[in-house]
Amino acid sequence: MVLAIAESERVRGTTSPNPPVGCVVLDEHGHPVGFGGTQPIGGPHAEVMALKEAGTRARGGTAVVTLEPCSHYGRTPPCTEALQEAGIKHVIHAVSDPNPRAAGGAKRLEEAGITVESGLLENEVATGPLRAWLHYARTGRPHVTWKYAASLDGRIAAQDGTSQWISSETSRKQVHDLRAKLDAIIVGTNTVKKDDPALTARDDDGMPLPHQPLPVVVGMSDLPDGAKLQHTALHLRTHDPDEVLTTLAGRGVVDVLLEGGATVAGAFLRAGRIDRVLAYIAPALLGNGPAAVLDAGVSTITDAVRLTVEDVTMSGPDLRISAVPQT
Ligand code: AOF
Ligand code: ZN
Repeated sequence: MVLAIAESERVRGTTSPNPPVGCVVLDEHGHPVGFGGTQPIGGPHAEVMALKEAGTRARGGTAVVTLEPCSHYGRTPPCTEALQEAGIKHVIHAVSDPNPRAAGGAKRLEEAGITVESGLLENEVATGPLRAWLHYARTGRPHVTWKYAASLDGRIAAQDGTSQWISSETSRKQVHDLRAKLDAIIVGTNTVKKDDPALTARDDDGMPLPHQPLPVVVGMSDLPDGAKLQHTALHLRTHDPDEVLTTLAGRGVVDVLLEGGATVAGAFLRAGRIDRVLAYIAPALLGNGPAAVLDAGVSTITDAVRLTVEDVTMSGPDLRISAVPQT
């Protein structure tokens, strides 16, 4: 399953609105003989890719897959049939498919005499590669991660507005790798005016990574002439997070990164549309300067948006905190 998760990570960002699933086929002796990840929309599912590589070695073997194999004729035929035809005897999956159209694969396989085991590394998969898609399948809305970099005293720029670079090179590189695995990045018009971001995912040499997220700008005002995003971004003239998310869902966007600024972050927080907070906290103090979020709808301490910390790691000299709102 660890190998299947790696396969799903490899295709993350390229499969939406389908889930990035990973699959490893083991031969009858338990040796891995086929690896696969979901192909872009309309293409084969992970199981079909892994079975293709395994060929006849799949006979009598096991398929390990991050999501319950589908049992439906969608854009592609059911994976349950492909597994049966290949002579697979055991299926192990992490997460059950919540999509009513595709679900029921486990039952179908058992009826065909294949043993099925579910729940292996379920939590790792459900909070990792399939997190955004599971949220989207449940709510119909894209999953939103709000990412920001701030000083230890919670400021995203100095008093004079200078902000490059609060966080370390290690953290900035991590953000580029994250961007390359997402469907869309949202910023507000203010951020475009102040920072003129390109919102591309680039490697260490500044070269664009193969997969680029859709850049999205929200806000009423026009983008400045000559802004890097002027001709590349989808500009949504609204302040309503739900309008933004509905439009993006209609374009097949499942996994979104909200990168600022403080006003847009506040609007999404007030609307309860931030599903995860990813904070890079640099060990620096600024004393003055703007905060990461403005007007989150909190006026008294009992209104605080309380989060549960999922993970804390060091990113170079910075702290990287991943937290989810308490429900
Ligand atoms: C799998 N393996 O790799 C994926 C699955 O329209 P289709 O035919 O592409 O089917 C999409 C649905 O199939 C999707 O909503 C989800 O329930 C499941 N995705 N299933 O067995 C895969 N990506
Ligand atoms: Zn399938």
